[in-house]
Amino acid sequence: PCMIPKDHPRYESLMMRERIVEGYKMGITVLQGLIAHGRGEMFDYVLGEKSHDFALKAEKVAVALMMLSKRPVISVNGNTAVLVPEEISELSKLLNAPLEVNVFHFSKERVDRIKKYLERFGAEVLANCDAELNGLSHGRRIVDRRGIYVADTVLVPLEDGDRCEILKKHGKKVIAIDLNPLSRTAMMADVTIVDNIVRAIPNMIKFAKKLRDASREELEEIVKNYDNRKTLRLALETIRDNLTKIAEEKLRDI
Ligand code: PTJ
Repeated sequence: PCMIPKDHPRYESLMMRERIVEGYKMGITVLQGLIAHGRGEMFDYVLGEKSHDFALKAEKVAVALMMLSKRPVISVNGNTAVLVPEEISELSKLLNAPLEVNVFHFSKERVDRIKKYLERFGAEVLANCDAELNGLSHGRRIVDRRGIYVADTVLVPLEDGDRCEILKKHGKKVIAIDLNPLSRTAMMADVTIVDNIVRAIPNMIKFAKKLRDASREELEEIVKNYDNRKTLRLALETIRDNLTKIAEEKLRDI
């Protein structure tokens, strides 16, 4: 139903909006997800809408960490489900990490809708809602006994803040995908991928394929000495430098 011409200079970005809007009509994304997407768009814009070296590095470390983990799980919310359903299912299979539907705005009906939607792409999707994480009062406390509840590493795209802290308190390693390097989640995660999820997941698929036959030692070497604070600093410096460049160069030409 979307009438965006392919040659539109903002085609990719507008198509993402369409997906989120369609997701809302299907009862998968929530209205708040539209607002969250807008914030993400803004950070992507000032980052130059590309996967920078600091993001690629974090993506590689994230994949190695998932491969080293005993029970890795990929958490999926409404926005993630409509933006990258196929890709996240492929990554799930490559990493042997089940998907688990875990949403901030909880209803059992919505969780089941997201599960059904994702299952069309062939991954294992946990959504039993039969366990609770202590310390959280909102919907995200409700988890699956076989998934996040017992996971040692959780990949949490487009996170909302305090859950990261609780997951860490429960002794889990947290990998976040968040375009906002200033968010609480970004600051608190063990590995923060400051990249758009539509680029991050395909990049992670590539790394997962490359590292498929890597030894434990090789994987440990990738994870060792990773410094998340450095990633966040580079992301902020990249935004600063981009804005300086735009102020100096682009404005001269208009
Ligand atoms: O589906 P639910 O019920 O779990 O609700 C999902 C939302 C996204 C509404 C909920 O998790 C939420 O309120 O999130 P926040 O606090 O708005 O945080 C979302 C973060 O994701 C923000 O920091 C955005 O910058 C970032 N973000 C948005 N779109 C993208 C993104 N990061 C990467 N890629 C994106 N496409």
